[in-house]
Amino acid sequence: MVNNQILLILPIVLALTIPISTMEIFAQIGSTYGYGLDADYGVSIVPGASQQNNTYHFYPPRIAVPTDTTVAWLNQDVGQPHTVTSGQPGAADSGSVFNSGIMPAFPVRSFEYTFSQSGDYLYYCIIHPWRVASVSVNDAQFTGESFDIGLGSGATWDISTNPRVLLDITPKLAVLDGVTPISYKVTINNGETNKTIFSNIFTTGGKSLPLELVSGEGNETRSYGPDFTTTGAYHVQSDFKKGTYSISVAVVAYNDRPIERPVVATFNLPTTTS
Ligand SMILES: [Cu+2]
Repeated sequence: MVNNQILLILPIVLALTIPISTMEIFAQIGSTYGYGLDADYGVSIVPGASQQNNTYHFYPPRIAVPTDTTVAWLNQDVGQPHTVTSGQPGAADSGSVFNSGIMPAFPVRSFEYTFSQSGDYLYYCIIHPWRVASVSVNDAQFTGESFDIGLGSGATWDISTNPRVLLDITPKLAVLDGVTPISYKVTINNGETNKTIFSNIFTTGGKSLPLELVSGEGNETRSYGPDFTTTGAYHVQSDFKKGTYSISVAVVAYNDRPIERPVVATFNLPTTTS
């Protein structure tokens, strides 16, 4: 009885969510489904993906992540089976890197893959092969005394090629046990004007902080996430431009106790538009 009600309600929730913006659906993967996944990043197989005229099959269609990122694809297209298959339709090596097989038509089935090798990975759905999506994997890293930061952007962020890039912020001085809450303060300054465009505190459950920079229209910088209720990437959307951004990170609380003198690491991320 309860299950039937959920199945009836889900399409209505999705239908109400779509017009707000695709971004909102993505941000609400967790809150809509209360779905706990142990991945770093969520890609949605969007409602309507089975239809050829749908703008997206996978959203976001192109991401750039550091090596060792685990991506989870969620089938949010209620009632439709899909696949997540590496390569291009018809290519001989199609499916040789990863292949989910048929993801059943029930709401929210997921497939995960960890990208341990740098490179550009195309993928598609065998059932609906008209939208090829991609994951760019980069092994560039900022290495400091207190933090290692994986740069999905590479050393320079080309905003035109990759409008969204994932950073993975790993503290060296805190124990990552997968449980104990760690709060990170992230501040982004525009290197040209020296103005702070963003400052916020993000908390993970004993994990590094996957934080995606999203180049978007509009003057207001905003953040959203995480992708899976309590785990997964957070996102910062801003009108990022060609120049340099200075990014400062610090662990400001551990196990919900504030750290008195947090160690701050700062690095520059140059940006370009091709
Ligand atoms: Cu499909």
